[in-house]
Amino acid sequence: MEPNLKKIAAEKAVEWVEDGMTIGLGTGSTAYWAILRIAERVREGLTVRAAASSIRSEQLAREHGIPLVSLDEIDRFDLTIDGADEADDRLNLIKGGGGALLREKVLAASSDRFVVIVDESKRVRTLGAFPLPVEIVPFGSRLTLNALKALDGNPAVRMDGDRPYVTDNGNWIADCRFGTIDDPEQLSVRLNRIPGVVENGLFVGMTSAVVVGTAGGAIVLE
Ligand code: ABF
Repeated sequence: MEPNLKKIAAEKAVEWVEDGMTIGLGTGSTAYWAILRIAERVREGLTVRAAASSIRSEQLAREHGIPLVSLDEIDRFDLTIDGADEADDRLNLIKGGGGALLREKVLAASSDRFVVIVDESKRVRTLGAFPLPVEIVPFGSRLTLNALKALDGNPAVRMDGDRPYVTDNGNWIADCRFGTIDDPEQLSVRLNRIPGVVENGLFVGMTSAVVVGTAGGAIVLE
């Protein structure tokens, strides 16, 4: 049977969870395995408190008995574990394929350690093959999309059936195809200068470690 590379990466990262920690829970099918492993350790006696980066991760954590607290009670996370759509050799990321990039970036930015868990398919030399998710406010979206076009972003509003996908924050996602992104920091700054842009899926200089699940075990990149 094929090894579950996402589970291998997730369970390695969860080894770094210690008693008394405040943990940020990510979103996606890789973060799913981290949430399940944390819940298993909680059942074995681990004492942690956690907050999630999406409603669906919050529901999963609650169903499996991880003690959850409101973000209003948290000043810092000791450790946040989350997935990614792409990770380059400098540990810069594209995230947001799951539509949760804004909440994910809020948690990552307030974490002493931000650990990203991926299978090998997410590792790239340069970011950009995966369309860059950009969260935009619905108000004036045509104007915001024009501004993204002016940056050669080729934006497409992510759809949920015949209506725009709506994020947990009531916003829309514009999936942008910039091609190879040679300077993710500069692009991130340019994107966030657009008034209708709330946040973008480039995570630059935020990652403490990337754990890659491989058939031979977990590889830690720092
Ligand atoms: C989430 O993890 C998103 O930022 C990203 O799109 C997703 C990757 O999903 P998966 O782990 O299912 O490949 O944090």
